[in-house]
Amino acid sequence: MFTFQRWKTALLGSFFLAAAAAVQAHGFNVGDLAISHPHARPSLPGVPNTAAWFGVQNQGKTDDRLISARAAIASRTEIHDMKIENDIMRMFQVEGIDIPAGQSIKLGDGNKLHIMLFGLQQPLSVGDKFPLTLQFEKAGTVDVEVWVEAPRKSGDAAAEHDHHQHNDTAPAAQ
Ligand SMILES: [Cu+2]
Repeated sequence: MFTFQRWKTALLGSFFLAAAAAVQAHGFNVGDLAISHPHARPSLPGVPNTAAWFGVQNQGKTDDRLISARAAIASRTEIHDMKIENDIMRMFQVEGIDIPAGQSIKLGDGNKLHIMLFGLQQPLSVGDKFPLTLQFEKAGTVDVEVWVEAPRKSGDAAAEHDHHQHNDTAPAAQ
């Protein structure tokens, strides 16, 4: 028999399913580009910097390119990559990130790309959200909402990035 209690449980279950779907739907569109799940790490005590990542899917037939990122909460925002130089992980600014037609690029996933935010006006904690403006060569400009999230596991791009930031004279973990 389908009791009220069970009905409530079922309802609650579908609510959580809906909430999970909403998390996945954290995305933005501009022109042929779909930007998925912009997220950043909480800032660390005494370090007014953080890094942000997202995916970009180019659903069009024209190559595009991310050419700038700006955030009002940071005094400077740069597009960054990282490489190992003399056993030291170093990050450096790049002029843009190519988003070829029909392809998906995910910052920090199989690459070291990230958006670097310097000079945060206030510390960022898990659960905070802030706007970030992305500019693409062809698709134009879009405001996305970045969610501040805890690192998922050590060894992911964020953990490596934090390691780099705090210990940039030590050899990078491989
Ligand atoms: Cu960086």
